[in-house]
Amino acid sequence: MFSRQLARRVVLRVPRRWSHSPAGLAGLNSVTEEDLAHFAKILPSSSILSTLSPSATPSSELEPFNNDWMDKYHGKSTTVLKPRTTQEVSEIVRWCNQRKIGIVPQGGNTGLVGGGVPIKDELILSLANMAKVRSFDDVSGILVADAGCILQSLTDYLAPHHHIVPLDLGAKGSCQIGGNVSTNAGGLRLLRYGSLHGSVLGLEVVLPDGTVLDQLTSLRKDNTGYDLKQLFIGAEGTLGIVTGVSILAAPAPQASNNVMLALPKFENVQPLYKEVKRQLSEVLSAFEFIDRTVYDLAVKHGQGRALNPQDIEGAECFVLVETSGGNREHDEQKLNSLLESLMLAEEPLINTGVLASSPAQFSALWAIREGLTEAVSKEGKAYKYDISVPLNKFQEVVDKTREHLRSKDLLHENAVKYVVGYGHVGDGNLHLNVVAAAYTPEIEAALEPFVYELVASYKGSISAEHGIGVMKTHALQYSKNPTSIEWMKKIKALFDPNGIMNPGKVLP
Ligand code: FAD
Ligand code: 2HG
Ligand code: ZN
Repeated sequence: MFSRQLARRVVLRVPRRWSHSPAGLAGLNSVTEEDLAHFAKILPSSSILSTLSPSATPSSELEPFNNDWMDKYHGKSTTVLKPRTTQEVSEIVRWCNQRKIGIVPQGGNTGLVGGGVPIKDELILSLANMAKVRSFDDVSGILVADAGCILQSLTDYLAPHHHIVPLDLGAKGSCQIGGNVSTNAGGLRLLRYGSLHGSVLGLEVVLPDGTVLDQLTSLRKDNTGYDLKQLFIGAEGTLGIVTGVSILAAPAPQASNNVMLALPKFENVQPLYKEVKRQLSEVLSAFEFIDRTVYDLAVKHGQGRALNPQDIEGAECFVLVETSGGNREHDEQKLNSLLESLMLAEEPLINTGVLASSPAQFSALWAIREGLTEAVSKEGKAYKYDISVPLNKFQEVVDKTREHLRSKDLLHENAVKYVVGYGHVGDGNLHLNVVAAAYTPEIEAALEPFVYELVASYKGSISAEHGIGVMKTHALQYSKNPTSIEWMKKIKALFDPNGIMNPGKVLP
């Protein structure tokens, strides 16, 4: 049971206007055939996709660039450019700035807040053709790569050098390092390696006037005044286009193990986390939460290998624990004695635990966790709320949202099918997913601002790791005070006075 006195009521400042129409596109121009003729002087024809003459690319070829991963946000861009060098990016941006053409930088287009697709017909600048590793130093562990490198390909590149990227997420096969930096992606390794604000050492950025800002240092320490690169980490493409990234790779762990724990009730998650931290200490590398409903959806849609149904009967939720350490036997021993002590406790916090005993089992357990987003999207259209709230409120948020939808008569097969929660316990990050038959204004109106007000009542954040994009510009005030928003706007105006860089995103 949740203790009611902990659920403090906070008086909320009700936003004066609950508007969802994106600001920031006024005064911008559409791409014309004359612009295309200019781009053809910068780029080969293979780097230009445009429905305009003379390219006349079929619009179906632009669809993957105009529509987001969830099929929730739809742009109408006529033109996608795929430069191969920083110089080409710079020339395109300089032209767009003079002509006041809006630009949407696009990485792998796996973002979950609509930031990577146009709102109207802004030009899409895809980094897909900039995908080379520039250098790697296996002594310092510093990797310098083009922004368009796919995260998985960097992982593969580093493997023979016994290093890993300090970031991992379910979208690793498609997302790009430049997109990761621009969203300040969190993911599954944050508990161990911290945020990109710490591991990114330098960036190369094309500013909105076309200037190349070379901050691609490979230094661990550099206290020479303002750390400008930090501004672009998490800027979601609103301040410039990241073209190169210098990042501190981590030594590959000698041994990785994992265990899936089934819990009889959510209330056990917090004491379990304390106990796991106490026993595993330095080898603990992930502690991920999965509620029962979303676990069942993962099994239904074939993500990972299901646990034995008898073993997990009555389990209300699951936790995936990973260890990464320097000595396999030592780590296995720690995990085994953890499991033993949990199972033999007088009042056990868990029903059961499934310990991976082979690399294939290790991957199969992770596949359940990493496959949740896909399972949810196979089930229906997901409203995603990526929030930071105190750990002991995770379940309360899910339950209150479900009850709220029920009270609006929206909880049924033809409206909202499921309300589920999963996420990164160690980071206090819950992924509240409302799985609906379709995206409808009625469901959205029931969810917003309800969810944001709930988050604010816990003094949480409306975006823990996915960003603001176009989805939450109007809700920024729930997590940033007016002074902060004012200074964010001043910074935007300083870098991008014409407002061409990812217009309508992040700022209200
Ligand atoms: P895009 O989606 O293309 O773009 C995202 C934003 O960054 C946009 O605003 C875009 O304009 C901007 N951008 C992209 N590239 C550049 C650039 N080079 N310069 C300037 N701006 C740029 N996110 C997490 O944080 N943690 C997770 O665990 C996680 N798991 C996911 C699992 C799945 C299955 C999916 C589909 C998504 C997941 N995400 C997660 C969300 C998403 O993958 C991340 O936000 C990722 O970092 C986006 O990278 P991308 O290359 O796809 O960027
Ligand atoms: C994850 O942690 C991602 O799996 C995606 O951040 C979350 O699907 C989501 O809502
Ligand atoms: Zn996440």
